[in-house]
Amino acid sequence: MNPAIVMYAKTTCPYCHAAERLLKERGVSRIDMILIDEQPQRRPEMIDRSGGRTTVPQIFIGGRHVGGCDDLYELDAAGGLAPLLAANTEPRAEAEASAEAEAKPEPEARRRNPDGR
Ligand SMILES: N[C@@H](CCC(=O)N[C@@H](CS)C(=O)NCC(=O)O)C(=O)O
Repeated sequence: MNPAIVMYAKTTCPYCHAAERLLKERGVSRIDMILIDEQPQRRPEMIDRSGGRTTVPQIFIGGRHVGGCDDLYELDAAGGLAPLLAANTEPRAEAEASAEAEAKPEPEARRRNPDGR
């Protein structure tokens, strides 16, 4: 089965990291990363699937070519990313999301003594 989100990327590419960060901020927990610096044999496949684009990242959501990092941010700003993700990815479990939001404060007894003792 094809994963819902595929990103052709390079390990050291800042645009790829920015795109990954935005997707994670929007609740994506799984991205199938194809690192073309480690697997250069997959670069022609990326170019073919993205209609001739040669830069990374190239992002696909649910099989649809979204484009590069700028395209992803533009789609998000236009309000188009959330519905596309909702239609193509499993939302994170409610429990997982609320557990993150309510990080428990450290118990009083375990806090460092302000005198350093
Ligand atoms: N505007 C593009 C810029 C992407 C870009 O310039 N990526 C660089 C890597 S950080 C690239 O692919 N350079 C050519 C190459 O590495 O072959 C985007 O938003 O995705």
